[in-house]
Amino acid sequence: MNFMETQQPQQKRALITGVTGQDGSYLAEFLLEQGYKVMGIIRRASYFNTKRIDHLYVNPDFDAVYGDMTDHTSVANVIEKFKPDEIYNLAGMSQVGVSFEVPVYTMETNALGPLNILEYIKQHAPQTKFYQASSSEIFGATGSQPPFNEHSEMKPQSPYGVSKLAAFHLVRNYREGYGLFATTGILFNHESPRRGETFVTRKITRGIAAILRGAATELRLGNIEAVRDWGHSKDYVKAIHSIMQQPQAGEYVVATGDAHSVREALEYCFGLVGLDCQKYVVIDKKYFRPNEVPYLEGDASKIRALGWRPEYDWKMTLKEMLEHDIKSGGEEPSKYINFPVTESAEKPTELASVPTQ
Ligand code: NAP
Ligand code: G4F
Repeated sequence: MNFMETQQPQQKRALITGVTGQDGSYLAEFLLEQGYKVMGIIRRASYFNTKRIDHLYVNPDFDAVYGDMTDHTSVANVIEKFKPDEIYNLAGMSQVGVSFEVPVYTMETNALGPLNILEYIKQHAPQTKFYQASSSEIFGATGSQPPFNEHSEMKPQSPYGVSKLAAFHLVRNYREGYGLFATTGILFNHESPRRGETFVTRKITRGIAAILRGAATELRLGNIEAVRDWGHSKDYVKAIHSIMQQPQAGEYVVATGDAHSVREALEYCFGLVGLDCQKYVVIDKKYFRPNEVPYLEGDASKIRALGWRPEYDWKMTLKEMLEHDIKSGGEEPSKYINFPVTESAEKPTELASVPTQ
């Protein structure tokens, strides 16, 4: 924490947990552009896990220190020393499928982690604003009719969803019980070229890039009938910041309101490079989950009323990711993506239907 001496009067200070992740890295960039001092918490790994934020270290307003959401003292120490005006809690065990295999760790990181920050704020820094990264997974297999909003029924289907719903209620409790500015964004799926490589959109775009350069012959996936409301992380971090600047803390759905199946995403992406997904996609039971959330579509009317609008739609997002992954493999995207999907030389055919669980 060597930049504290250079702080300008009135300069806001933001602490981001999960700064090495997709959203953390874009949020850090956005807050630095807004003139903030930004401190990130990174966790120790046996490999370099800072590739999404390495470019930020040249900025004297950015720094990061080690900590872990399961080591509460480490997080409290950072808050005590840095004294943030705003804490963005983005750290999370974010893979829904993996949460079935590490349920206790998921609860410790995603529910007890934010609880400990809230307790610290309550006892030592009640003026500090707190943002919690919640998820559309809290709706789960809800009985409410889509699109889902802040008042829809919540019936999570995974340890991940349960952990995020526990945190959602804890944030509400601390807001209502202790008057803290503790606020929650209920974000639907959002992607980008920085998306983790095991999430389905990134698996698709990386898989296609590998097929194009001859490094793979197939793409193995699970339930391609699932429907998601995909936005872009760059748009969503702006929503996160806006939620934090409201006069009152609360709960806000962030979504595009446009939902599509994994099958449609596949057909669009393969179509972009003139390939027939039917020839490459293999349905593998290994990627099915014990419980699935079949349909997620959000109603973001509340945050739209505050002026937020997404700039990307699902096709723009997927195309940007595909171009990025082709380029990362050392190839020129325009060599492959040279026509709109509807003019594809090899028109995609329908994939065989997949058994539901
Ligand atoms: P991500 O790319 O997986 O990033 C998660 C971040 O949390 C990474 O920096 C990760 O560190 C860190 N982390 C994980 N466990 C930790 C621990 N025990 N202690 C400290 N840090 C830890 O996820 P994202 O897409 O940016 O999402 C950000 C947050 O929003 C997550 O909480 C996620 O659950 C939630 N969310 C995401 C979406 C979405 O569609 N992207 C939608 C709704 C909610 P490493 O880099 O070392 O792994
Ligand atoms: O890309 P996914 O793994 O994202 P999922 O489960 O919707 O969760 C993401 O969005 C949540 C917000 O709704 C976040 F809270 C969470 O942190 C994460 O960012 O899977 C999307 C869909 C699922 O229905 C899954 O079963 O794609 C299906 N799918 C089919 N084949 C697959 C695969 N998912 C993955 N990861 N890998 C597959 O091979």
